[in-house]
Amino acid sequence: MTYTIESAQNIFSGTQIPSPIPATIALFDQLSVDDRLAYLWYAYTEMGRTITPAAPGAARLQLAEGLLTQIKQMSPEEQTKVMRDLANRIDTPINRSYGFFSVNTKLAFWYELGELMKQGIVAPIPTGYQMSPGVKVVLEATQKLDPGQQITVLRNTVVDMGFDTSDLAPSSSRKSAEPVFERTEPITTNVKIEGINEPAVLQYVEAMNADNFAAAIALFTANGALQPPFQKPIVGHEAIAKYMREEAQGLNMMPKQGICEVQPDGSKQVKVTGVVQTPWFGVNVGMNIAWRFLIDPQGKIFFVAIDMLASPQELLNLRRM
Ligand code: 45D
Repeated sequence: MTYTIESAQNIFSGTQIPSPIPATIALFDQLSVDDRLAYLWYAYTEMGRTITPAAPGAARLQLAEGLLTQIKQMSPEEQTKVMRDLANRIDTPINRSYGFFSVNTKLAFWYELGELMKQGIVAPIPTGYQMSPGVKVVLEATQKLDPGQQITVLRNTVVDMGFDTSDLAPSSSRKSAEPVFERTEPITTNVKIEGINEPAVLQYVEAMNADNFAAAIALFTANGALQPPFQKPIVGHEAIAKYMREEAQGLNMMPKQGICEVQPDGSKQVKVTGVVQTPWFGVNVGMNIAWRFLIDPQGKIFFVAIDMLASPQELLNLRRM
């Protein structure tokens, strides 16, 4: 075999032009705690006017119910402290519980807190809070992003809150299954991608659009890897399946075009660009992305990276380097 995960990460290296998403998050990370919470409030409510996320559904909220009930019973001062602690990422019991939530449960938790803040049940942004120049800078940077990039910034800042539990043994209460997102759009079968007829790629998209993760996983080699945007590769069937159940449900993938290059060893490098919709925002927000596949000589997926595109023009960038 002439390729490794490291070498596969660098195929179509021209795709990896600097994204404004990490740059915006780096600005956010420099803010004080209260500024972070205020930024999220303004960014979220501002966006809510044009693009409203779908309510998370009872099954998902149930996973966060313990924490939400606890918070509802607190005094406004205590509630503010909980939110500051979450933004500060310190080690507290609540931050640990939050840290064990899946990405979508974290989003649902904050969605509900946002609703409770609007209803006056949970403390709003402290009265007398003055927006600092730093918050204005990050808000302006956010406004320049396209909607798909804006919701990615929101998502990633929310996911990073609480205590980082990645080095801790999973808590026993974590066993609960990940609730499903119900699909509102009919599933597109018979996927067509201009320039691509590689079966593994077409079948991958069909399987993912049907939430048929078993079928998607079966397309990978045993040591195959999937690299989500801004993350390290996830290696092996079991790890990829867990990731997909937690984070890839209900996605609507609409690949448009691609190129496929056969290598001397019979492997293929495939780059596809297109749009993905998340069940949180449905058809209202499209994310421009690229998939970079390395298909082994037997037609199995050895590696796929998913990249957020820096700009819509990158949809047409199918050059090699
Ligand atoms: O702090 O092929 C308040 C993979 C103020 C799989 C708030 C994929 C205080 C393989 C407003 C209350 C998954 C990798 C906070 C493809 C405060 C594959 C609340 C890609 C925090 C294609 C804030 C999938 C709230 C992709 C409620 C690219 C914020 C999926 C809510 C991308 C934010 C999905 C939400 C994205 C953001 C979803 C709901 C970016 C959702 C974003």
